[in-house]
Amino acid sequence: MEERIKQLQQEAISALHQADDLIALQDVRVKILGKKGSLTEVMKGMRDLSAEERPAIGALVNAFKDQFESSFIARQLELQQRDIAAKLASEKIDVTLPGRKTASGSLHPVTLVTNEVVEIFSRLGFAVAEGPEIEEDFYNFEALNIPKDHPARDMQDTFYISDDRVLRTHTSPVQIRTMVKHKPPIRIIAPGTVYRRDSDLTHSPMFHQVEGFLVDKRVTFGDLKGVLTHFLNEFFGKGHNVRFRPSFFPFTEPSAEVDIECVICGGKGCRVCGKTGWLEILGCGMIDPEVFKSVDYDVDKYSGFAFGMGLERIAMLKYGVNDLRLFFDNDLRFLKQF
Ligand code: 2NL
Repeated sequence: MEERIKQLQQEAISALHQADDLIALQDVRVKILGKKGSLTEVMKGMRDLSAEERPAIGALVNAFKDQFESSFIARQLELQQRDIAAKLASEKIDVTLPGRKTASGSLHPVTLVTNEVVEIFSRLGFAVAEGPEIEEDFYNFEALNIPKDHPARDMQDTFYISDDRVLRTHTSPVQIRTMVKHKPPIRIIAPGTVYRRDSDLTHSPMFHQVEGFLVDKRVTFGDLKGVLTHFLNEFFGKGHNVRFRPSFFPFTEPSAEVDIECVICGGKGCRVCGKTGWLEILGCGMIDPEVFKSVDYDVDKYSGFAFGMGLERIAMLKYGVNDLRLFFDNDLRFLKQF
């Protein structure tokens, strides 16, 4: 009996050490101390012992039980700590590793010049206005003193949606809408997408324009010259001569075209300025009284000036881009440079 207990004890302790996870360890406990466990069997067998044998064997069994319990708890702790250590190691984050960079895009050159034009005029007190790209005949043509038989209305220039709806050919209708809604004084800048039936090396059917206008009492051509000269100095940098040439638009009288001394060659003459030394930048003029009449403004009380320019054109001059189509190809090798 004594031998058998000692052997069981050795087997039980070594089984505890061999158990490699908490479930296996629990199994060992059941095999030893469970209802049909080996130690339970031994204790049942003690009934058959004589009174002399019982105390010695009883002490042996108790010692077995005590050792098993404390060995069990020790092994359980060991396995638990091993599991926690493994979990900590696998979830470790190295906070000193460099982060992953997010790829960031850049703004389109036409957006960049639009923003810059808007900023320059904002500093002069102009507010930004926007309007629909599908426009009514009245706002796009009629109110701007462009009568039904005017060449600018020709099917070759305008995309018609229906008899009296067009894709706007300029952003002037935004300004007409503003005048219909608000009384002077008004200072507005209207950037936006416009459409014309024109497509070749230097024309795109969809392009961008910014127009501006100012209406108040006693506005003069001198105000127009001052504001536009200031704008050109801000946009292209100071030191380029500016000139105003007489011109014609149906919606302004008098009208002018504004040239700046070539920003590429400084006026000597090059391919960009066609050897003239001058670049045509914008059109402008004093708002025609006919336009004021169509928005119910008192022509004896108010006067104003207006101007318009192509944004692709000034982007080409500012960034030295020699082909209009680059703006619409969406080639990342081009766009990444801005
Ligand atoms: C150009 C010339 C111009 C205007 C636009 C305008 C608008 C109203 C009344 C009168 Cl509501 N005029 N706009 C005036 C003169 C010239 O644009 O070369 N654009 C690209």
